[in-house]
Amino acid sequence: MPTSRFLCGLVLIYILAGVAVAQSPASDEILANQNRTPAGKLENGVLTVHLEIRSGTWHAEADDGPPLYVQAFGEAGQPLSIPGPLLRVPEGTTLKVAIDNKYKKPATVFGLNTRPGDPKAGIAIPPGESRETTFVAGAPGTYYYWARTVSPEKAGEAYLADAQLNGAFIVDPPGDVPPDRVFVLNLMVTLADALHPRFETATINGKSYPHTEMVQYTEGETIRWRIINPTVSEHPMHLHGAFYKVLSLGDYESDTAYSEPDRQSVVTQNLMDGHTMMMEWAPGHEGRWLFHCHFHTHVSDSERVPVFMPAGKPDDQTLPTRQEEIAHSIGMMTMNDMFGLVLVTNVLPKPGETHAEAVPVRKIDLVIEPGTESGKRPTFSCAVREGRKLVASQDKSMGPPIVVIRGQPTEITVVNRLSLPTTIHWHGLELDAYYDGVVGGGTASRVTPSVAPGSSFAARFTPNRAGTFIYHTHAADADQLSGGIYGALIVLDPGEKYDPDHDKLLVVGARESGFFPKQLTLNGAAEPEPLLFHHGVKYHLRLINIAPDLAADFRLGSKDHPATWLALAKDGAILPPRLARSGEATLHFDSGEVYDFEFQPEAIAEIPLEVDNSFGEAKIISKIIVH
Ligand SMILES: [Cu+2]
Repeated sequence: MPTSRFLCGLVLIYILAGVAVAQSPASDEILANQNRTPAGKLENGVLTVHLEIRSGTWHAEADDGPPLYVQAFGEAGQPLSIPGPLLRVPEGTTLKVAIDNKYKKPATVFGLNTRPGDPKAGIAIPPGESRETTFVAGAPGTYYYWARTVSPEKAGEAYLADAQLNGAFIVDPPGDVPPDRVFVLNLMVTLADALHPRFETATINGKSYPHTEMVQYTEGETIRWRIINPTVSEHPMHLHGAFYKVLSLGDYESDTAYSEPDRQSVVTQNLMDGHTMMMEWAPGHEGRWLFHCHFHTHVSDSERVPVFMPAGKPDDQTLPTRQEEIAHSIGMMTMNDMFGLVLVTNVLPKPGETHAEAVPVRKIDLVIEPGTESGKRPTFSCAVREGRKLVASQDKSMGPPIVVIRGQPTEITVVNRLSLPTTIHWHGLELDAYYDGVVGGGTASRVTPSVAPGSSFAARFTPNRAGTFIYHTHAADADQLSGGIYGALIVLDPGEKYDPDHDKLLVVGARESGFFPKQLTLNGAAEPEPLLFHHGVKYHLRLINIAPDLAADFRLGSKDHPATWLALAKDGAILPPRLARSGEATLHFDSGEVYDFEFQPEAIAEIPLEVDNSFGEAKIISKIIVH
């Protein structure tokens, strides 16, 4: 989601982006930088680096794919790279950095300074000139440096041809450092045309999925990633199939590392624009797992037709013509027809370890049908069927909650009664890759198919933690998400009862994709009914944001007098003590995020409930009537 200042500049961006992209082609090829090798020469506690700013030709997709003409950093005499050269030093190192501006316009370089510290005081370098700076690295952490030539100079405001003019700056603590990888996100506004079908080019370490690096690990291995977001937008970064611990959170100025009891476990961390994080996870299941931005617009291309992957082993598959065409045009097969901010981890099985699949003791059907609502956009109806019991969406464009029990092997059969293929992702569950709902994902021997029209797919899992999760379509087609193919997946502890009178779902959706939706929904309704609560009674609120592209501001109470609630969990994981506290009932949360709160209204009142998108473009106003 771009920040509000982005909106004002949007029209201008289209004009400028056209100019930026159509600049005279430079012969310099810009390479994608996997951030594996630090730049410069480290000797006697001093790192000497000589950087250059030039313009060049960048292939964010295939190496022979559509070119973009942008500015980038490189080491003097070396090829340019996106992101720029990795600066990585142990704490206490002095950095001696020379920068030549070989671009035709003035450049201002930021972030080459001691941390913590204010890197907003930039170094201005006229075209054709050089500057040198010497500083001590400072506190360990994940930082970055950047430069501006055409975008506004404020941090986090680059979206033109200088948006990739940045590089990671890592300060390691003394002693042995566990291995990690550094991933820099980039986002630039491009003019959608025949060559560049999207209006944004979103990359990880200089490549857009499916051309991002496929990283490989083994089941159970500890994985540490540093994620750097110098882009104009926040990105809710979602990991499939496992929780990750947030070891540190920071920005260009400072970094905060959390000790073990303070570390939060999430499946989606909303990485705000300009921010960085270090995450750690250990894959529990073999297969191909996604780590991606949960904004639909940053991982999809609406121009392209959803991939239809028939069931069967990869080598028996006959692909429909359109998919062959897409696969050919992008040079390889994408999982789930995704693009942009997607990283795939291929997890190899641990040698000698086999997982027996538990026999399900509970069988549930999730039946998906066309909706009854007539409007510009399609709506869908979901029904949950177990034995003779059937609960349907009714007039809501949201599925009913599916309630399952921790430790109980469960099978949910997705029955597709649409004329389109679909697929369901069990967001937050630690399950086998084959059942994760990512078409073309799964394992080497079992590739996840899409659920073809008129067919079904049985997903099996044994939930291993109680909490609030989501089931939602993972089809590339955003209409399925805006049309209501989603619902809450509630995992109870054995013996716990689901009591809808005191257990309240607040699921935020939007009737369209894109960052400027006209219509938000709450629990599938554009005009939600007030909620009825009793004073002095404790309620469990389960908040889910599953709109395709929504940075939401949620509030209970008025702006001046927000209500108070107690934070319980995030993404289904219990909060560390530093976060499990009571506070103002306001929350900024993005697509793919889930929160649990306890709320006890003390007196008879009408409490406003408001959800805003950050642009003030769309809003939901409802209330809780306390009696
Ligand atoms: Cu994003």
